[in-house]
Amino acid sequence: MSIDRRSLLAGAFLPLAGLQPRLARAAEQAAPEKADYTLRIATGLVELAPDHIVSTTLYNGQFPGPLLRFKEGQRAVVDVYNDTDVPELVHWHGQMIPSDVDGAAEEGTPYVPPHGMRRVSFVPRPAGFRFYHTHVVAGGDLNRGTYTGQVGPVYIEPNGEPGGYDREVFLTLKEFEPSFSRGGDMAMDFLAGEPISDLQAIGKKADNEAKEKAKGFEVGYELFSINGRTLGHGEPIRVKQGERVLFHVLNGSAGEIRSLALPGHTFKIVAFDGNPVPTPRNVPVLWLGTAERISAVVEMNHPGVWVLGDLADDDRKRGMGIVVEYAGAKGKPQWTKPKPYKWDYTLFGKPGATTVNPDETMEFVIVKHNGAVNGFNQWTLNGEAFSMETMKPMRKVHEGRRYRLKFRNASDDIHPLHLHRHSFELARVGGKPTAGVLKDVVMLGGFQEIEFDFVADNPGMTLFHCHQQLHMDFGFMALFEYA
Ligand SMILES: [Cu+2]
Repeated sequence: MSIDRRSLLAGAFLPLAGLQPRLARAAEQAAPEKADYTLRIATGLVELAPDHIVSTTLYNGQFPGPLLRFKEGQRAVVDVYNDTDVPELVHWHGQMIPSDVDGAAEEGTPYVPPHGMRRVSFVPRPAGFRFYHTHVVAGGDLNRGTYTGQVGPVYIEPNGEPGGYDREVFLTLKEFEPSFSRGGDMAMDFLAGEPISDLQAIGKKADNEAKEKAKGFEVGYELFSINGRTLGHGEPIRVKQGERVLFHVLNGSAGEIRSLALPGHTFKIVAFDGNPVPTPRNVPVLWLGTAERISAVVEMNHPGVWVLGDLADDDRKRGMGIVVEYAGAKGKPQWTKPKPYKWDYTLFGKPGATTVNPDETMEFVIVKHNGAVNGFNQWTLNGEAFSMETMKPMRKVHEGRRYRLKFRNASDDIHPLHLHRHSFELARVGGKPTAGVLKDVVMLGGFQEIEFDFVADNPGMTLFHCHQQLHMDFGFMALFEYA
């Protein structure tokens, strides 16, 4: 079904009453003719391997969704068609765009109605590696939200392209065939920093108060993939000796933490979440929380056929890897496990620098309530679980002010914290002060604290949440409202 601009303006196909002015405004901003890109949301098949074909919701019938390239500051128009029976939302993760196109219902973005369409128009910014994904609540439905295949990479080209590499390769890491389980086997001990005893005490108290002492559901997966193929079933990355390959790696998971290593090679990290780091460094392993991105250059100086894969043996054997093959090299792809490596964001900051003093600090204590909602864990920030019914903003912010958010994690889980429509600057991680690292998602370790700053420079409703779908759907969200 297609609808033209006039019918949009006339208010046809409105998903919900009361959203007409916003929808009309989005349509007015759009060029009347052809969109730069069209995304079609529909059920389709992903051939992860010849004997592993999965059915899920996709963008344009493919996984990952098409790589969308935008030019920084040059208005773009995207037509989103929803061929499914349920309302959908496309979130433009990591971009500083208005609330009505950002793609979060909590911020007031209208849904793309079932079997309808919505044209969105925005000025892409900032430059760098971003992505797009669905932003609907999944709750207990593993056929919805980021459990599906609705993920795709975005690259916003800067005005001047930085050099230092010969070729770019985009990698989207993603799990398929989710199911509920009790207890997980996620890596927990790789983050720098030590647990804080008073946070452990708060966590223990909450465990003791839990109505149901058993821990709530977790989500596990059958199949793992890079760029929609299990290890050994896609085209290898073919390289030449001496080539410098810039990898843009996206963790497109609904809730998993991922790692990557390439035996005999190091990664020179040049950007986190698309933002250049002040101190690029060589590391043996990449760690990415849900929705995090890393851009890293690998100098191909160790000929052979290698597995670029996840450190978790089980996940790698179920597909989380891709073969890197040097020209002229033959044989079975080789894997060797790297030595343990502590992941420390502060190594990439400005040496010896601290952040500017904020105008205001907001502190939040994160608590897990075991099995509190129908067998699911509930999450609270300062005692409050976000309500999808009231969608009440938690705090007011004033334009132009610099806010420090301090999160204290009284749970053993790692949380990939995400702020919409703004970047933030890391101020303190794992007890270490830092400056200059700009991100939009950051992992907070179990029983640890983190501090980061954002400047309220993009008026409009702004959503904060844990990027673990299971956590955000069960309370771990907050809205910031501009005064
Ligand atoms: Cu979380």
